[in-house]
Amino acid sequence: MSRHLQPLEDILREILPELEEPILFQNMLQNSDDSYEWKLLQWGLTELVEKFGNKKLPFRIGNHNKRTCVLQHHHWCLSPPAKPIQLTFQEFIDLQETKQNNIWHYCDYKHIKEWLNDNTDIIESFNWLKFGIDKELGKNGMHSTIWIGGKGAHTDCHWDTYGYNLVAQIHGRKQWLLYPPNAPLIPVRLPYEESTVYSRFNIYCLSEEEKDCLLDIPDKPKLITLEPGDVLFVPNGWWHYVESLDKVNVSVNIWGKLKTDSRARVEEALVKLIIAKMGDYNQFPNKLTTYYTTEVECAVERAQEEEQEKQTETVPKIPAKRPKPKPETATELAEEYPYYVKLLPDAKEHEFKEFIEERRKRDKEKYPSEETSASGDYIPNPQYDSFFESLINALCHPEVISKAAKVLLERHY
Ligand SMILES: O=C(O)CCC(=O)C(=O)O
Repeated sequence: MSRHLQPLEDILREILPELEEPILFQNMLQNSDDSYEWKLLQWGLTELVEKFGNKKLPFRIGNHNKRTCVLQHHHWCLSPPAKPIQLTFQEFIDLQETKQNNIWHYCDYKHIKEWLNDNTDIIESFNWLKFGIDKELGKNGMHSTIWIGGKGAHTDCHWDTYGYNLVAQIHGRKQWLLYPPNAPLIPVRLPYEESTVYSRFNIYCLSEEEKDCLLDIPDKPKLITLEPGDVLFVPNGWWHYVESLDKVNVSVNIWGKLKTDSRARVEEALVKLIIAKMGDYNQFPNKLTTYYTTEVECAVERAQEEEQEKQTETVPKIPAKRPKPKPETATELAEEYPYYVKLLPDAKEHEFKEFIEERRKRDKEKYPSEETSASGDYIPNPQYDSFFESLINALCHPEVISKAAKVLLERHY
């Protein structure tokens, strides 16, 4: 028996949706004999290869030490670098071993339900119940997403509009850079990805201007390297940039539900309507305006219904004697369960500067053909987007959209 008392499922169910800062869970998935509780964590590469079998998965590819012409996620107008290739897990591993490999591969953000729904071994190899995730969502991996990447594979800086996030590192190490909500990282909705607000900064490969801007941001970032068995909790709205440090990297995550999700759904539907109707992006094949306005209308109705349900919930005449859950804050949780819960300290200045310098180096290792541009910056910097894209980004700015959703939801006319 472990001498350490784990935070109870019930406590985490109540507290995680309320926490406003990230925390790291350690030792939560280890048994008292140090073995892992999840099969997914027990498996080595050979077993993972066997479990994934012949299933081909799409991997995005990109170059190491190279600032891509546009942000990685800007893929609808990009040719080779962003076009995914189909690989089995074994083929992916083999590619990581090849000597001339200056390319990273990333099979990212894959819903298990969509890509591995017949793979019972993987689905049943983990669950999120001890983190207080609802049984229906967390009893196995069905409602999780999986991320498989090689060294240098990365996810550009962004925040997620729904839920709170629990991420478990399974194989290899990943570095996370986190900034609190409202840090001035310049939110953009182009390129468009449902539920993702990207930052203008290309952290993988920073330009000199971006480096200077980042160093001027008053908010202190958090910088953490996740190791297998670690579980990171990311509250809603926190910016994150994530990069794989090792040759083979696997992680899984789940988004826990929040009361604010129904409002976020209205906001997301509004963004989609604006981008689909103003732009001409082939992501939105449906040309009917009503198709997108109906989505907004349904989201508004659902949010209003949920709001009404909350208000008509029967309030017990005699207030329940249930004591407030203890602990209530991240600090209290970490103090009460120090073996399992760690607060993330702000990144030390020298650590952060080193992190930035590493990413500046990539920008310097440029290709001759990229060295000139009208701006004097050899990168076709997304800051020089067309006025039209700036206009869409302005209209879809989270503060503008939040105000529009509020007005719609309160509709007094
Ligand atoms: O692991 C990654 O590359 C990104 C993960 C992420 O963005 C998320 O879990 O929200």
